[in-house]
Amino acid sequence: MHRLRTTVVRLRPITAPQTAKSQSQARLAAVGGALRTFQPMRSYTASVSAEPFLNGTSSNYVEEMYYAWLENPRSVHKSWDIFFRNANAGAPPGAAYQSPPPLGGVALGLANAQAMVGVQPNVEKLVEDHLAVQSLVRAYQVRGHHIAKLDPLDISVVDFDEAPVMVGLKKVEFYGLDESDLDKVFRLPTTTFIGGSESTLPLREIIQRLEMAYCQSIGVEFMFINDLEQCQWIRQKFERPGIMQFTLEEKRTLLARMVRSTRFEEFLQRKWSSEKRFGLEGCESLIPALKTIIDKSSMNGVESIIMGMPHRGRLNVLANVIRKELDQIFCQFDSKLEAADEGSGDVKYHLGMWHRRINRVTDRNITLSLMANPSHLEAVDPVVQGKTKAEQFYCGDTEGNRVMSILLHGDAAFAGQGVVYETFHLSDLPSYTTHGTIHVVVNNQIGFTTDPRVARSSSYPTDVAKVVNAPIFHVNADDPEAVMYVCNVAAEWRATFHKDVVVDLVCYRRNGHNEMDEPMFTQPLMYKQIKKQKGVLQKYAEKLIAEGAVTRQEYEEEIAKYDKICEEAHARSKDEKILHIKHWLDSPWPGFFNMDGQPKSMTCPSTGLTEEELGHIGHIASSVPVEDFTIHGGLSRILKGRAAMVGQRVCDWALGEYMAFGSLLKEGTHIRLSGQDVERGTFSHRHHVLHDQNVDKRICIPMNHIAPNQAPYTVCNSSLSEYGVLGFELGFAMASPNALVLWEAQFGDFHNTAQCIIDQFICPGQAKWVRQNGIVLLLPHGMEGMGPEHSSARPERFLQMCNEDPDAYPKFSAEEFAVRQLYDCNWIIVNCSTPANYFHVLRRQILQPFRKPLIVFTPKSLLRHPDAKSSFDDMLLGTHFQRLIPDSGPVCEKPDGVKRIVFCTGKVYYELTRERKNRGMDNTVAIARIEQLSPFPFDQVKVETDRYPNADLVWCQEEHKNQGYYDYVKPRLRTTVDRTRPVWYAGRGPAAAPATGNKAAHLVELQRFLDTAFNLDAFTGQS
Ligand SMILES: Cc1ncc(C[n+]2csc(CCOP(=O)(O)OP(=O)(O)O)c2C)c(N)n1
Ligand SMILES: [Mg+2]
Repeated sequence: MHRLRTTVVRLRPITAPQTAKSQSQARLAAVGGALRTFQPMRSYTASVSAEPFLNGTSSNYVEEMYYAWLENPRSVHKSWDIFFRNANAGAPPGAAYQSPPPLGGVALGLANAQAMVGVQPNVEKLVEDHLAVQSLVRAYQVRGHHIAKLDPLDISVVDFDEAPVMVGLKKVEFYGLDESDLDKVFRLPTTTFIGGSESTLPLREIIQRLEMAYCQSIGVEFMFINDLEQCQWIRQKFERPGIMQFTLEEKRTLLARMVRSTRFEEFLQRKWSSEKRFGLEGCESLIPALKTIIDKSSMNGVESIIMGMPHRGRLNVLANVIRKELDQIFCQFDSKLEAADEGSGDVKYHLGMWHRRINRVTDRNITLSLMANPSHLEAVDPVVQGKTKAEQFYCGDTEGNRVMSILLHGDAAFAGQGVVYETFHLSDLPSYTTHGTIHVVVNNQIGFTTDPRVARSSSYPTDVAKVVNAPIFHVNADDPEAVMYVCNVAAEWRATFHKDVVVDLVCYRRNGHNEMDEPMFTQPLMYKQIKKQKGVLQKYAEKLIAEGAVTRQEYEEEIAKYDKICEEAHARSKDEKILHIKHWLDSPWPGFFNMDGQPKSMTCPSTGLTEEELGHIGHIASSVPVEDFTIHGGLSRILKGRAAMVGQRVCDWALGEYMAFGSLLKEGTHIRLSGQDVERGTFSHRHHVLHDQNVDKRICIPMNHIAPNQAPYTVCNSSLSEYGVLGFELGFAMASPNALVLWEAQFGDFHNTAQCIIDQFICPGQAKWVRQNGIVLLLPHGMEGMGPEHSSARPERFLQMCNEDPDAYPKFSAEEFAVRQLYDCNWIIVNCSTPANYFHVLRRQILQPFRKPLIVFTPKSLLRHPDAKSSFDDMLLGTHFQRLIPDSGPVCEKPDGVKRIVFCTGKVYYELTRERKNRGMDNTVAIARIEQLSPFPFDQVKVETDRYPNADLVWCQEEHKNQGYYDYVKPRLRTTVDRTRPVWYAGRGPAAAPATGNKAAHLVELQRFLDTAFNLDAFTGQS
């Protein structure tokens, strides 16, 4: 009621025609996005809220009428015209309304005119009827998709029974209308475009047009979007009469694409009937769908598209969308061909691809890449996004106008996999957005053998997209023209709003999950229906032939032409002698390797810096390089502390990292550090982003003030996701070898929610897809009495997945030993005990001539440990990363007198040295730190074991015995000494949890294993 009063009270007392223009501008602005606002120029003298027909629910309608009247008094019914004129003239309550003269004209019969006009009480009915029509329009917009003909099988797996949709000619009573109203003319609200150029339509026509817009082969879900402009945009695209019309040329192209898509699968089926290929049969319109999106996006200026997709139809997409040579695809079916490349390779329906070509429709260059992916459904989603972001970043495409991503999904996986949600949540974050992704769901209404009703709780598999207000276009995949239409709209949406959008291709799966599977075991009725189903190509061809768009002969020629192409490629594929996985690269790095794809050298220069460079970066790290910027007092103290360290030529952990980052940036390497709270650092040690204490959101990143021509530094706090964000950073790192991309876990313990990215991409990526990647994982690790979930980054798991043979001493020359080991390994694992070594390993990651993932177990308490500091001397030119740090204390003087060498890694070193000192054993026990665990520094360990011939060998770790490094290190130590000496263990006993939750127990355990480590008789008598 309040709103109505306000509306009416604010009606302006001026004559309509004079103000129509200005009002219509105001109205357009309102429709254009902002809130609808009324600007009262003068209030009514008379209260019109007392009008009998005005009530709360009619306020919308009155507004509509009022605006329309202001624009054009003739556009509203005469009764409204008189009412508004009288109201404007200040008529008292109840007097503004006057019974209007009957309407003339041919369009309306007398009966109708009377029905609309009537006497005063009928005006109330008139308002209500108009409101009813508005509700009806809205019902179609909100829920028309429930009754759209989306399912080609018509078995309707989406169950809306509990909420029937009240629309249609027969249900007007629900809105207080009756059959006699069907031929009455109603003014259309501004929230619909079904009228085209008409502003009024008979109800019957309104319903028919809404049925056409919302209840045919396309179901549009968009009314949850809380942006008026976006909703209006979508309404226009689907409601305007005559929108779904295609030229002859477009129809013929569509048919040709359907021919390719269909005949490709048929060809594979004929030639390799017993091979799994996860064919597209039942969703052949996926191919024209993707091609339409690509054509339209290319037209809108996109030059590069990065795609991720699961198994279903992948070979077809490679052949007919990416345009991989058919013979190369066909040879993948020949199991006898040997692979030419190193690595174990992957099955054919996982391989990636990169291809630049001219888009025939737009005549513009376009690069398409399909990312290689594992079986793990949806895991590739964030990786695609990261790679897309990187490509946008490197070409300065800040709005995503040139580079974009397309993600394909299966219905079951899209609904079921949590990483989909994590990826959606990256879509609008400043450092992660790719400015809109087009999602295409192959919704065959089944996941392997499982029906949707037991596979998801949401009505549609696409509901997850609603979290980011992405519009969802459901479409019957057996209607190729409707598919093409929604794909065009999806591409336009992305180009207009730079936001995600979903195309849900409702289809079926003609065969079992793969070609070998029997679907009748589990879905007998569905498959009976499927067997009756005519193929979509046949249906579409018949439609076009009937329309006269093509002749049967032309259609058959098109088929024969493509079959011939396949046959010829098949013949060529038989000449192939060898398989080249490298021809299936999704992310080539031009210029990084030599012509044979090998590193340009096999050496790594010194990773040290000059004294001046260290001093300069140290200065930046301890200052605020912008004017009038007030930092927090506590931070000032931290920066002063840094300045003092620089004065003393020493670094702590944070400063060591600063030196590495700052120098690489200066040398032109882009650095991106991402993860939860990385800007400050979980342990409040880093402070790479300074916040002005007086100006909201004003920040300063000193790392971007190192040198005038430096590369940019990106440091970004991420969403609270590991799977999604690590996948994203991995994708970012794929785009270029000339960037240091780091992901930091809040605590290393949490990395396991991203296990799939580690297990399926980072660890075996190069072996499967001949693709190197230099991503760095920073995993805070260490037993500090913080309980079972804040202690362990699970080093045992990373170490277990190293490809090195523990029982074979590598046969490399001394000079090449380190680099060859690095080149052969699948990833590098380090646990640095000094800031200088951390500094070197980060720089080596870029200065070495190839790329390997680097896993760094990083410290917590060592960040502030007074002994865990490094001198500038250890970081000067000529210095290197130390794979092993030998004992440089008193033991060196009389190595023969040393009774024990304790090998260890990481923080426990400081506990060991303290204990040794306390026990006065500096001459008898040597402590060696293995800083690079993998590849294992066999050569340097051998130097140590040879140096102390009378010492027994102990591996000491703070982790539990079944965890940490023991199982990994022990066989390697034994191999190093040729099994001549046993390797003893000092550490915590085996346990199920990584750490105790009890601080006192933690300390007792610590003391117990330190006792063992320094008890020279601890292992006497054992074998
Ligand atoms: C993360 C993950 N879990 C389970 C599987 C095993 N699997 C392979 S395909 C499939 C069904 C997928 O259904 P859907 O996403 O609808 O795709 P469709 O095969 O129907 O195209 C399952 C469960 C997998 N590949 N990945
Ligand atoms: Mg499915």
